[in-house]
Amino acid sequence: MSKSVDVKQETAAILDRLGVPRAVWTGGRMASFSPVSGEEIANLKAVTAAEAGAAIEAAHEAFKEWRLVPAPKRGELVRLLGEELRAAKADLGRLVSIEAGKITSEGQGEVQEMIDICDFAVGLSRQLYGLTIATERPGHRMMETWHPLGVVGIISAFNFPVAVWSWNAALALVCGNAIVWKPSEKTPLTALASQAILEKAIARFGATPKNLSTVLIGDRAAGEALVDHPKVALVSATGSTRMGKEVGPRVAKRFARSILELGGNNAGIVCPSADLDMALRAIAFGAMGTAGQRCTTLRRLFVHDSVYDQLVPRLKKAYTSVSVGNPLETSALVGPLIDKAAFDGMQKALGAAKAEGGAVTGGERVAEAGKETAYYVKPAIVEMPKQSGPVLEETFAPILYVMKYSDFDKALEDHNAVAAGLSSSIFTLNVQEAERFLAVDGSDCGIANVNIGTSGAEIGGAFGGEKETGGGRESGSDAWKAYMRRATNTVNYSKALPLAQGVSFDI
Ligand code: UN1
Repeated sequence: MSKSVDVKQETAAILDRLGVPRAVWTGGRMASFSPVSGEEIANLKAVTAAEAGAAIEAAHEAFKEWRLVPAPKRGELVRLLGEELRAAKADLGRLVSIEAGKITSEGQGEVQEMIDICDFAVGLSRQLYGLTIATERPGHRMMETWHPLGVVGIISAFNFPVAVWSWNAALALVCGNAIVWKPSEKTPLTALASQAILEKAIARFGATPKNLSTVLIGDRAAGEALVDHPKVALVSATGSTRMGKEVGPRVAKRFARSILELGGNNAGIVCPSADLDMALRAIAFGAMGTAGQRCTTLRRLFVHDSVYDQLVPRLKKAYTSVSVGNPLETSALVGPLIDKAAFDGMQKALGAAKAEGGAVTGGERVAEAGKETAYYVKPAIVEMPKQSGPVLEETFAPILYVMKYSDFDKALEDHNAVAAGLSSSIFTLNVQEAERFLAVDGSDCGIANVNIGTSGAEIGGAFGGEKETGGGRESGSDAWKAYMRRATNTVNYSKALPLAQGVSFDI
């Protein structure tokens, strides 16, 4: 028998332990809820637009000092952040489970993702290098230097309430920038906790400028301040395509930069030679993990007709038997949806799928005793006659649309025939199919995998996607370049002044 957890009490205990002052999350007018129980767990005070503006100005002052600190020293701060996160992992991971509804291993895994990016960023702090480039002029040297950029605004979503911040924060800090974070209104507490953890690292580091990192708890006005303020040099926004369609043009209008990481409608192709046991596990995690609420969640599956009858019944069995339940009290694999709107959106999509001829397994609400305002559902698997209606859109819930294919080229065409382009997978042991999927005319996504699922990317690679996913790249590889400005420097150490392109201009 599992013991019953008092969510509110546990939230308070964790926030106390992590050093988040009670005054910040009690007595305000912005209510915050736990999807685990549906109950209100905090009341926060929202910043006004004027307060947000002042915070950005203060961050800009911090940037002016921080950019002068040598990058490897800045790395030391991020190293300390990694240490503090290791120490706080159990608490912060638990708070992620409370606030976002993740199962225990995924809550802990999210904090591990933060630790991993800190490690990456520490190494990076000694590798922010540019090229030296051959020049056509004698006695000259041409090189590039990467300089800090300014204030980096971070807008994050509820589903990865802390890891996405850390991808941006760790990189931005080693790159010499100040950060201002507007977390999702659905997950303010994990943001306050992360800030408190960073403040511990800042205190240990010592000579850090004030206001190097700020959290703006608030609604739309706080986000708009980041988007429109002339002193925010880069806005890194994660969320819906609808949000990105507003943010992108507004940031561009003032010629600032944006990194957009928006919706995904990720698909997998299961080929005749696929290892079906492996595919089954990858599909199950990709489609049902995090209750279908990852931007990388597997949402569409194309299965070759020669293996369809072997794979799909097993998948349906996995959907029927998967454990759904309270992530704080049970070892269920599927936790709650974030709120009622997510549940309603799921039911609407399932209705639309049925109208298109889809055969639905699962999707019904799972009652949790005494938790009427929590939304637990059985993940849904829908066999579709073809890719149409809701299959073409991202519904942020655990729905997997399965379609049969016979022609690989047609499957690839359908795979790419959606608006988003984040993540993709192929399951095959045939090198021609695998390579074709990764080739120029293969998957059009920012992430294309072979024999692993669409979700659960490591931090070492650049993360992001094409088309309506927004085109931004965060996390590993050379994503850091978006957080810095590049100067091309040409130095003349000769006694002459030859002009490039053979131009003469003798005065
Ligand atoms: C997101 O859902 O916004 O690849 C990020 C993954 C995670 C990150 C997901 N590492 O699923």
